[in-house]
Amino acid sequence: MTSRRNFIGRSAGALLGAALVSRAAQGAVPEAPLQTRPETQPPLIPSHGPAYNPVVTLNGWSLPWRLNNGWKEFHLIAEPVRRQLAPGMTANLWGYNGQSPGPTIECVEGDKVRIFVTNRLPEHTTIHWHGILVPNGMDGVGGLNQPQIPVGKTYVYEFVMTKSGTFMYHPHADEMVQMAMGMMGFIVVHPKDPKRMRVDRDFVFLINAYLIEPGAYTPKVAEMLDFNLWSWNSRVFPGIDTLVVRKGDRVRVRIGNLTMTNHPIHIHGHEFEVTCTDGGWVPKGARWPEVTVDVAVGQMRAFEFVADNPGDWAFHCHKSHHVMNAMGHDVPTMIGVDHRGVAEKLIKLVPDYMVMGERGMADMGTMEMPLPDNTLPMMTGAGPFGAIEMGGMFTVVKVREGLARGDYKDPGWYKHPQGSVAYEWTGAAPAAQRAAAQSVAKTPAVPTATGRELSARKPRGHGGH
Ligand SMILES: [Cu+2]
Repeated sequence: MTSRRNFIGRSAGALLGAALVSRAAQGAVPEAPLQTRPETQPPLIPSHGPAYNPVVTLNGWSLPWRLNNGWKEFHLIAEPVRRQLAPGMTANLWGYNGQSPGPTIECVEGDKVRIFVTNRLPEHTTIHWHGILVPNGMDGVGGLNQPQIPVGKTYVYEFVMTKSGTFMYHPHADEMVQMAMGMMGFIVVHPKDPKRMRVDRDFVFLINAYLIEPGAYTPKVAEMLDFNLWSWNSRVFPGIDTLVVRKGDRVRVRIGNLTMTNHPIHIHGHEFEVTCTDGGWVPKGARWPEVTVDVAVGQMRAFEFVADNPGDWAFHCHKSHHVMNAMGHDVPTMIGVDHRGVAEKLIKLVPDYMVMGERGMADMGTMEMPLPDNTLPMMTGAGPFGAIEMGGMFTVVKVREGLARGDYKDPGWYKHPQGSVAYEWTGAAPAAQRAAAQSVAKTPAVPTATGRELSARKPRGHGGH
């Protein structure tokens, strides 16, 4: 299947290239920066107003803006995009400014914002500002609060960000199709006082899901529940970047759920408190410790923890079929059935034949199965001790000592202190066994998608007009 339109001439990686010049030439409409790279982009350091700590959008970016007579002006372009879900699989989605999800919009409590929305989709659209208290006519429900934005037209939304917090944007037009195609984005409104609710690292992502048949490139949009790719910011493991944090940092993770089911999001090695929802900040007396937070459909949750435990900590949805990539649902359970060797032979003859092994499905993490084009293995990923056997909504929080503030470079795999790794019982003295076990973890670190320098990026287009 080919892409729908608009891709030609906009090569991957053209963040701030020549394409902007022609876009900027649209009269008084602000330029619409474009990002097509799937790697997490550096935070957008504020160059105006309070010195807030900018967020890091997992496998995404923040949208630069311009100041115009006291208004912060943003320009979103709703359009078909191509998104790599993980190396080996690309999807034809709909999104904003080159990506699904669209860029994160960051601003400050009290800001007057003017958001231009240009529709380059093949059908009409609108944008609803989820959780933000706007005048009724700015709420973006097509037909109810405004006319639909026709194909090729630009509409303008204007409102004041009256409160700080965690919000999102998405269409309220042909919703089932447009959200199933990936149209959504994050909004963070920072407190006017940058010391209020301050954290050292602040990560954001949206939970989304797709149904893409093996070998296909475009999601099926008429699905209600039975999705087969469970993603964070339209990425699946091993394509989701790691969250790199410095030991001792106070870390916030903000999550919004725009799928059709709930997701119990679980972190290892730490306890957290939910400090913000899409309704606002949670008072201290109303918080309690957790290690899993269920993010229901249409909800947002932000949790905070102190990263006091060094290591590589799993961070994932706790629904076990959400940490897998596309799988057949009609796989018979063969646990306990002795069919040694049969499955592997059949798989080689009939490429899409799949049978659960008699010892479970773990073998699939390493089995060489021929896959249709543009299809990811169900369970995959290589760790320092072997196959990780995951997919979907899974990544790793890497807590390390001595990182610089704002250093998000992947530090490689954790080096365990001597004697701190689970070991095989051999009957020898435990101390000797622990020491022997240590030598197992010698596999060199596999660089992940975050193995790059993330340096501070200044907003573009800032300055009066
Ligand atoms: Cu889930």
